[in-house]
Amino acid sequence: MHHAKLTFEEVNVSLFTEEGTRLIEEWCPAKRVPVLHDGPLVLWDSLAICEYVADKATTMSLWPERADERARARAVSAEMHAGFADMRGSMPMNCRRVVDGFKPTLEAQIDINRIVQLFEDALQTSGGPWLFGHYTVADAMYAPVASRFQTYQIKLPVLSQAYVERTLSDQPMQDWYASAREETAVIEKSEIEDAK
Ligand SMILES: N[C@@H](CCC(=O)N[C@@H](CS)C(=O)NCC(=O)O)C(=O)O
Repeated sequence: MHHAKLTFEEVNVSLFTEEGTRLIEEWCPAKRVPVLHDGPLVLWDSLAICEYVADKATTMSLWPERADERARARAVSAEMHAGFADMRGSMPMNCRRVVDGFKPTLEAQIDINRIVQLFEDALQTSGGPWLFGHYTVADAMYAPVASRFQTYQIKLPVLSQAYVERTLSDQPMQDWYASAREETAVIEKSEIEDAK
């Protein structure tokens, strides 16, 4: 939404707290975040939100222009949305941490390998700097992955590493990190210990 220069108000929901649970129940029929409210429309799924934001964007296109590239960007986005459960489960996003000596499980490593293959393929085909050249929904979908790769210090090939750094230095992401640093809430299950 920042990339599309849309005006919106963000409500911070502290997950797994009494107040957070109350807010989610009030705002989202699926009892999950993110949820987008636009007038009477309540949209409770991240990929559906991205599609809606892309429809609303007038200053730029949030999908590639060419139909074949758009189809690939949708497949890449859907793969993130529906997949990588092992990586997502064992490497929770925690943008306030850098974990030392982290060793992914075999299953998480298989997810990481597939993501790297997908990054390298998209970046080589498009020439970068984003997965499909200019910024698209696919990049938004993989922003939490870039954050995880930094948190767990995952070694990456050059192109993928440059892409992760670009994602993390993108202004909306920098602003997000700055807000996160000001938060004090801790989700215990997302605090992975450093290796001894
Ligand atoms: N399919 C949903 C999944 C959303 C989801 O699992 N959100 C998590 C945070 S990333 C959540 O709301 N967890 C709160 C809970 O489980 O109570 C989407 O991508 O929008």
